[in-house]
Amino acid sequence: MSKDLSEVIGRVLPAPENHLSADTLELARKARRSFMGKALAMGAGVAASAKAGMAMAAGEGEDAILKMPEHTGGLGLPVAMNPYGQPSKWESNLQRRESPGLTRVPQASVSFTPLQGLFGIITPSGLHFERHHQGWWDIDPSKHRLMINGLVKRQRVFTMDDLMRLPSVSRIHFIECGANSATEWGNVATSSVQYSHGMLSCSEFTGVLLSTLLEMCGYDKKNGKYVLAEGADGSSMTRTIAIDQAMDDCIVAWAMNGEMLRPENGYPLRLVVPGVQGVSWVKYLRRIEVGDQKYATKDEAVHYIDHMPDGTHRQYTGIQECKSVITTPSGSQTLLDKGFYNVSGLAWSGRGSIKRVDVSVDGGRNWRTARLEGPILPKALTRFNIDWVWDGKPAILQSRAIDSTGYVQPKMNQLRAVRGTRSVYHQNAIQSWKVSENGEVSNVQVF
Ligand SMILES: Nc1nc2c(c(=O)[nH]1)N[C@H]1C(S)=C(S)[C@@H](COP(=O)(O)O)O[C@H]1N2
Ligand SMILES: [Mo]
Repeated sequence: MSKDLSEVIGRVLPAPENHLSADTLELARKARRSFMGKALAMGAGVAASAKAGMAMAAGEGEDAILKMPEHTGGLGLPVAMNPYGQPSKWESNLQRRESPGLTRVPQASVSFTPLQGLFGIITPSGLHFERHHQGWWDIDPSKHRLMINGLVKRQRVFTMDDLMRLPSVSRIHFIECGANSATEWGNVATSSVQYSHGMLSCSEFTGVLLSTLLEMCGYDKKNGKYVLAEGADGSSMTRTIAIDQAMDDCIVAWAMNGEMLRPENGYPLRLVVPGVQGVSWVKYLRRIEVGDQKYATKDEAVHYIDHMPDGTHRQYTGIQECKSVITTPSGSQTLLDKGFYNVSGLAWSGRGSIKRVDVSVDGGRNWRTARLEGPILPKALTRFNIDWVWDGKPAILQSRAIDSTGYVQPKMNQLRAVRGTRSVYHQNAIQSWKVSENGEVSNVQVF
């Protein structure tokens, strides 16, 4: 940045459901209106209005710094008042949320991760999205068992203690529901990135590699072509996984982000299938069977299939292709004034790591390469950032990711040319956010 940031800095007003209480939101809007009024009265251009903004901020700032607030003089709260720490009360609007009316019952539903309010690549466990087909359970780990059977020399039943004695790995991976961004197959149904892309989270998972367990049980290397993973909830969640994938990087995980899994996310045991759609990450994992053919269970023969333009149904398309999205500024947020913004977002690929992310502010006519923030890990979210000075004119923000295989995230019309419009799953097109003159950001489709 060659510009003096102090002269051009702008502020993003978070989406209403994001950070702020209704009161704070109304205050911020009022401040913005009076600021815009002042800037207008001065007949100001970009620099002048930015200066007016800074002058006002400096006035406020002096007061806040010179008048000693109560908390500089009093005694603070004692330790261990919250034996398990909680976010600040000021952040209480940052929540995972259900999209109203999406499903008939809340036991077979989704709550979305508020991507617009998160930083870096790790999703806090309490904000990890939830997808249940038949409700969730808080299963007693002392009663939980994992069976390995089928084409193995030694069938085995493991307790949690048995599993947790084995050599473990800890790896950071994204999980994305195959139906993430499904609404965008239609014509812009969702207001914010939480609902358009929020069936996406990224965590550090700890557990034993599935390959370790399969080797221990002496799986049939000649005839064992697939494994079946089965969950212990009422959804009869069963998924086929090819043996190569099972032997590669799948984890039978008990921990997420340094602690035991949360019940909503499969406590005490879940399968982690890096790069593959969420449905294969079977929660409450109770059984792995080795077989010689695909199992064609309900959740892979009938559900989770792609409706192709020629009327056929594509099955077993589990890998989540390269995708990205700008999380700030994004739908439902408001830019409070012109000036400098750090445009920030996430990119990921089920086939490897992120090589490059390009960002456009003019609906895809011109592209600039964004900065990738480390760590850049395979099959994990990667954070990108890019400098942008908003001139106050309408703009369309897009990001386009390229992965280590050279695959380039498609435009919506490119994706539709191959996939048609009847699909639900695997929508990975470039997402567009429109910034209007009044600073409001909304979801638009650009073809
Ligand atoms: N046992 C079981 N496993 C399950 C599911 C389920 O309903 N039951 N839902 C699947 C789907 S569709 C997804 S997207 C992921 C969601 O994982 P999360 O709830 O931890 O986000 O879990 C998968 N594993
Ligand atoms: Mo899913």
